[in-house]
Amino acid sequence: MTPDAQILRALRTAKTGAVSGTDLSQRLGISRAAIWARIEELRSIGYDIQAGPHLGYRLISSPDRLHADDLLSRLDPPQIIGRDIRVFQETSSTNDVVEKFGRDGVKEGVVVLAESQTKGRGRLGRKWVSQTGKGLWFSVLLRPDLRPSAATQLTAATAVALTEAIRQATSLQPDIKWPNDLLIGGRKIAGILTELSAELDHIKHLILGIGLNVNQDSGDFPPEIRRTATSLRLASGTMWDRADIAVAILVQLDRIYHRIKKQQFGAIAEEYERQCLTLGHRVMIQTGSRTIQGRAESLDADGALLVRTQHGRLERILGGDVTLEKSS
Ligand code: BTX
Repeated sequence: MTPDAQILRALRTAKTGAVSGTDLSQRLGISRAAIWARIEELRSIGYDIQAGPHLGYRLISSPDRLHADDLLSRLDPPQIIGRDIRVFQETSSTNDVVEKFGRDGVKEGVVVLAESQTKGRGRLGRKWVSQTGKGLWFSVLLRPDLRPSAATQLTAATAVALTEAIRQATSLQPDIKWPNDLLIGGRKIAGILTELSAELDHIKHLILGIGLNVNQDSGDFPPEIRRTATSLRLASGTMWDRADIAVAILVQLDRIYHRIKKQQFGAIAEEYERQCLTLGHRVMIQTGSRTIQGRAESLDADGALLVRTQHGRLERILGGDVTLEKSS
C-alpha cells in the first residue's frame, strides 16, 4: 500500500477520529516531516484534514473525485479484484485501457476507473454516456479458468454483485434485466459490458466493464436517453459519495469472483433468477438477425438464458436484446 493509502486508512479507522504525527510516522516508517508533506499533498487534491498540536490529524471530508489510494485504503487485502487500482481523469473507454493491460500480461484484478470517457461504449458498438464526475465508469481485468462459452457466468455474477452493493450502500433495490442491465423503476441505472480475448477452449483474459449512473440529475442526460435512464440520485433524492459506492461494488465483485472460482455458479444463478425481471416471462429476443419468442425459464450452468419457444423447444441464448411481452 502506498504511503497516502496508509495515511488515509489510518485516518479513517482512528478510534478517536484522530491520529498523531508520531503514530503515523512510526506506522509508515517515514519522518514526521515526510508525513506532513503527504498530508499537504492530500489537502491539495481536496481532502480536508485538520491538524492540531494535541489533536493530531483528523479527516473531515473527502473530495468528490476518485482517488486510487483512497479506494485502496478502504479495501481489505488480500483480495483479487481491487488489489491494483488506477484512476484516469479521462480516457477513451476504460475497457480499452484494460484490454491493453490484458495483452501486456498484467495480473488479474486490476481496476481502471475514469472520471470521464470520450468513447464509452455498450454492446454492439452502442454509445455509453459517461458524464464527467457523475457516475462510476470502470473496468476490471480477469483471467478466469473458464471456457469462452462460460464467460456469461461473469456477466450474470457481476449483475448480482452490483445489485447487492447498491442495496447495501443505498437501500435501493435494482432489478436485473437479462443479460446486462440494472433497472430502477423500469429505467436503466447501470450496464455491464463483458469483452474477452480467448482461444478455442480457454479464456486468455476477460474485461468486465461497468457503468453506473450515480449523481446525474435528469437534465444531465442527453435527450435520447432522458426517459429511459436514471441515477442513484434520481431514484433516491440524495447525492451519493461515489467512492463509497465504488468500494461497496469492488467488495461484492471480489466476493462473487471467489465464488465463481470455487465453482459455485449454481447458487449465484439462483440469486440472479430471484432478481431478474426477464425470467418467468414471455419475451421476444433479438440476437443478431434472429428473433426468438418464448418464455424465459432460467440460466444454464454457463450463464446462458434458456427460452422455451412456442414449439416447446428449449433455446440457449448467450446474448441479445430482450423485450418483455405483455401477455406474460
Ligand atoms: P447496452 O448496449 O446494453 O446499452 C447501451 C444503450 O444504453 C445505449 O444505446 C443507450 O440507449 C443507453 N445508454 C447509454 N448511456 C447510458 C447511461 N449512462 N445510462 C442509461 N442508459 C444509457 C450496456 O450496453 C453496457 C454499458 C457498459 C458501460 C461501461 S462504462 C465502463 C466501461 N467502458 C466502456 O466503454 N463501457 C463500459
